[in-house]
Amino acid sequence: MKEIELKVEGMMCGGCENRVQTALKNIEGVAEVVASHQTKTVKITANENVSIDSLKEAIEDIGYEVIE
Ligand SMILES: [Cu+2]
Repeated sequence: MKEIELKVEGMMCGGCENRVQTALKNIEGVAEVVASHQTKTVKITANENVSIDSLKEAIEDIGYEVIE
């Protein structure tokens, strides 16, 4: 397992956090996701074989921007 923290722009409320969390949890190998609109961060715990690109893509697909 590895932990990844992404900076995400565009989350405005708890509903946004839930959307991001749900989208990421749908990815195979993702174990845990904690999104915060206040700190604009998304913390992901995932298997080694989950690529950061696939996480970024899932976030951007639902309309949020990954900064780093
Ligand atoms: Cu929102």
